[in-house]
Amino acid sequence: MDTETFSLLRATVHRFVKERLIPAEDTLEENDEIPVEIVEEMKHLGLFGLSIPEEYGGIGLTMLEETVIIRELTRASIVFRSLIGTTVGIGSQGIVMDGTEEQKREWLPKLATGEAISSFALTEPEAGSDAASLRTVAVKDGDTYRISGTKRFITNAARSSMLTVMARSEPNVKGSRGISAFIIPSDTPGITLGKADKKMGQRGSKTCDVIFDDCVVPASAIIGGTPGLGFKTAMKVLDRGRIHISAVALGMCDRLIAESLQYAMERKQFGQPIAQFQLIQALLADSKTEALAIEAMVQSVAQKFDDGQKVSMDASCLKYFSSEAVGRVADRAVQIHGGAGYMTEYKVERFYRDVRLLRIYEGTSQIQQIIIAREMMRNADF
Ligand code: COS
Repeated sequence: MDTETFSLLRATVHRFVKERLIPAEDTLEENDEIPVEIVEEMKHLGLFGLSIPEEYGGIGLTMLEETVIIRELTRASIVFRSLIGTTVGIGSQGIVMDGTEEQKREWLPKLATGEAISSFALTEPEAGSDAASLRTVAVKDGDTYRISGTKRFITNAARSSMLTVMARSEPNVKGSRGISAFIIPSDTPGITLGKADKKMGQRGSKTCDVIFDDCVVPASAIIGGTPGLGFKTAMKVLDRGRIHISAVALGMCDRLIAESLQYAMERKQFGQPIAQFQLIQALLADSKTEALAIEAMVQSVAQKFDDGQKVSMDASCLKYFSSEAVGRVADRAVQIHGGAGYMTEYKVERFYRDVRLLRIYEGTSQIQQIIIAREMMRNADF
């Protein structure tokens, strides 16, 4: 995108966050629901299509550009981002990366406008971090597959028109090579949804189980058309998703630091604003330093991704550091606010709970550590 158009998009999102999203945060929390008018405005702004190529009706941002916009957006509650998150990221990118031309033409234009919302269905009750052990089966039956199994914690399933579903299609192939990724319309007979999950935070973001009971899909629903490549598609999608999540961590750091700074400069104790005390200054400075480190890492890894380099290890380093760092920033924000920080009327208490999920979804911190160390050993050159 040319610099001028991109600056305009960024400024528009900045204004939207300030004028529309931040004022709607309390309603969101109280009602456990994103207000419908905000959903419509997000569609209108083109936010669902950020990562979808222009030829399929999206805005077609580079990864680096996407991180800048997501950082802007997540200066408001990160729940608003969750509405577009699965479509911009893990739900659609399997099709963008590995889909056939026909699959792209069928789904991407609808996803780009927000007319259709997508979800990513990998996790199962017995397969979380060990994604390759998933049990959902896709049994070949002529030109179709019959899918049965349960997917767990699926974000936006209840809002979705389409699910990217990883299922075991090759009964004789053990492990990851027996898995295919299927594009499945959410209204296909045989699909039912579990009840909405009750969560620690992120009220208003919707997750639930998705149950497949002999759900019939055509063989052409396999992403890319070749069975057995679904695990790799999922891993590539997650590499990219981990960069996106780090931009979310960065946006929330910006907000938490702004809330902390304002409170520290206004709140008076011992006759002066608490920001004048060096122990409070240390907390502020540590948070600012960590935010700057995330910013530098996001820029470097997103740029490598855009240059076509393999970024699995770097994306894991970035996601690991940024999700842990935003947890520390949120913790300091509560501390700076003192007793007020524990009260729900101040936003930092909510954000503290919201960001806890960043260390878990799209791969726990421990999985990121494993990916990093494995890659280090693979590349060892003494
Ligand atoms: N890009 C492309 N291919 C990849 C890849 C990547 N980032 N990571 C792994 N692969 C390929 C490997 O090359 C291997 O291919 P071959 O069979 O051709 O050798 C295959 O996928 C299996 O890889 P690996 O042996 O590393 O798989 P493991 O079962 O050991 O597990 C981890 C890999 C742990 C990294 C994976 O299961 C994982 O990321 N788990 C976390 C899942 C997750 O993030 N869940 C969140 C839910 S979505 S919100």
